[in-house]
Amino acid sequence: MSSPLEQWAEQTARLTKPDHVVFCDGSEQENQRMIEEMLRQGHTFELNPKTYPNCYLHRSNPNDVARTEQVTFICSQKKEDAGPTNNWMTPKDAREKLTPLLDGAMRGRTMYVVPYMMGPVKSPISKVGVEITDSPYVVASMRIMSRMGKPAMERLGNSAEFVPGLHSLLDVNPERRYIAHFPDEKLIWSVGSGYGGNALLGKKCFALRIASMMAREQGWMAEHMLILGLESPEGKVTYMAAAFPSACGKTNLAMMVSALESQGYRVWTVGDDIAWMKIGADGMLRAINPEAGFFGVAPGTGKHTNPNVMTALTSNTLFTNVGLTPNREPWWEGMESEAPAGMLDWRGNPFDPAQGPAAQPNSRYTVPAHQAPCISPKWEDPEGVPISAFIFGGRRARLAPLVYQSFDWQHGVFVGATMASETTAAATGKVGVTRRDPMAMLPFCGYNMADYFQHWLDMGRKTPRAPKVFHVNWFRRGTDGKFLWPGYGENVRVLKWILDRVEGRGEARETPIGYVPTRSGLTLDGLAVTPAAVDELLSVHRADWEPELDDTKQFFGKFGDRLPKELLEEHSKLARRFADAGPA
Ligand code: OXD
Ligand code: MN
Repeated sequence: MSSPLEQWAEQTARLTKPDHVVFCDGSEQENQRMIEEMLRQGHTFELNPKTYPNCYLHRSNPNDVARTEQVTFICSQKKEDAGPTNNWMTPKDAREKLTPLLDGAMRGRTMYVVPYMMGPVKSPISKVGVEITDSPYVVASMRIMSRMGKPAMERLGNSAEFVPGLHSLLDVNPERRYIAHFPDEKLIWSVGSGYGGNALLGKKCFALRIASMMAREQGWMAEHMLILGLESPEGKVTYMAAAFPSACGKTNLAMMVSALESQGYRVWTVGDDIAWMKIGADGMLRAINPEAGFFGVAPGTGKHTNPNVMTALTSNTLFTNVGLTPNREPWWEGMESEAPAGMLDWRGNPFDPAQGPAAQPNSRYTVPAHQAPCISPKWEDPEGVPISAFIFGGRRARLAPLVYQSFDWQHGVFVGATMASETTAAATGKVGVTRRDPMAMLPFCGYNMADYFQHWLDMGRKTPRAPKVFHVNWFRRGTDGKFLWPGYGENVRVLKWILDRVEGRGEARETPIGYVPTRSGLTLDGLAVTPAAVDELLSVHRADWEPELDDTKQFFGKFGDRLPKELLEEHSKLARRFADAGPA
């Protein structure tokens, strides 16, 4: 009798008709074969073995450089179960559309069967997935991003407890690109793209969309959150998980070099993108990072913005769509070195700044997490780390103060549900277009977001020692349009206030939106920010919040009757607190 995995692999091979089938074990020898195949295919190049040992540059099809939300589907039986924020197809329609595309799709290719584990090997929170793919780049990337091969097979045995994900590049044609998630079967089908978020199925597809469905059914949480530990001068580490929409510096925050290191405050990285959390025996939410690597955006990453990752990615790293120097080293904008003469851009053409950047703006590095000097000694703790604070954030030019704390859990859920970021218009100093992105899960929640909000409310009730909830905004601008806060390593000052609040200290004043630090509540010594700028960073203007109240009301309206009444209640309470506070 063959195992459920073998049966699924056989059935998939009958459909996709590969020339060869390889069951991957995750070994070094196998990885070398994968790299040889990538080099042979001609889109992957070895980097300088002296300065970047075991590093490679992969160039993707220029039509395939980012996640494609418009062709990402939740295939539930009923449209209402996918909700107003997801694209929807019936499972039957999805199968009818994708089966003919997959029929014979792997002819002339090798079908790789990739068992992988999301989460530390011995953790009860971890789960097994199996990805079938025809891309050796995907196999090599999955080996960095997950615990691939042997540990997964040992956990799986002959059981059917794995999330299957079928991936084929097809002909990398945007017209035939679909990322489909089947909630009933906890199954993923992804075709037509080799890009990380679409093709490394353990990440966004499983660890967020499918896992969010499982988490709701089983009473835990799968969130788009970094996890960090803040060490205090006494050596105690307090763990925090934070959700930010894309392009808000999540990886940099997770890996920050603390500006208060001389005072004994240090940041340890547990994860930079995803948190799976279960209620522990101690009544706290215990979080694991389901991933084993960082899949970070290269441009803007440099010695000042993220020195830890810069140290990590000089070996065993797979770069995608960055520039290539004549010395065969990777290069991107924001690396804080001069663009060397004679460079090739991400497409492999001689670099000409007039034709665009050297590195594609969404170019990436894929690096093993353990290579980061800041990796937490607890990052693979099977129990997970206990989370004391949730931090939500967005890019707001005016509205949100540097940091505030919600009044309680329910208010915290409202703060997360109304999270938003302004589009790049904000970069010009104007208030940009606001995109609502609740809990930074808008593209990743695998079911109706109204039910997701309800799940959050329920988790707060069920968790005896639920995290305190905060909101931060590193991106507030002064009347001159310039950023008021220096960000990066200085953000530790905000984390320190959060830690103080968690421990029942931390000076704050009560405002209509929550508790905001007083100027003296923040540790600002040695920081070149004027008292007036700090006051502006900590101010709450009613005139800014009135349109925000209208906008959030409108956003909530999308969910109709399914929206938990608690969120409308919080909305009215916020409006009432502003009214009671009088003109400001
Ligand atoms: C990511 C994303 O790549 O959120 O992590 O888009
Ligand atoms: Mn992400």
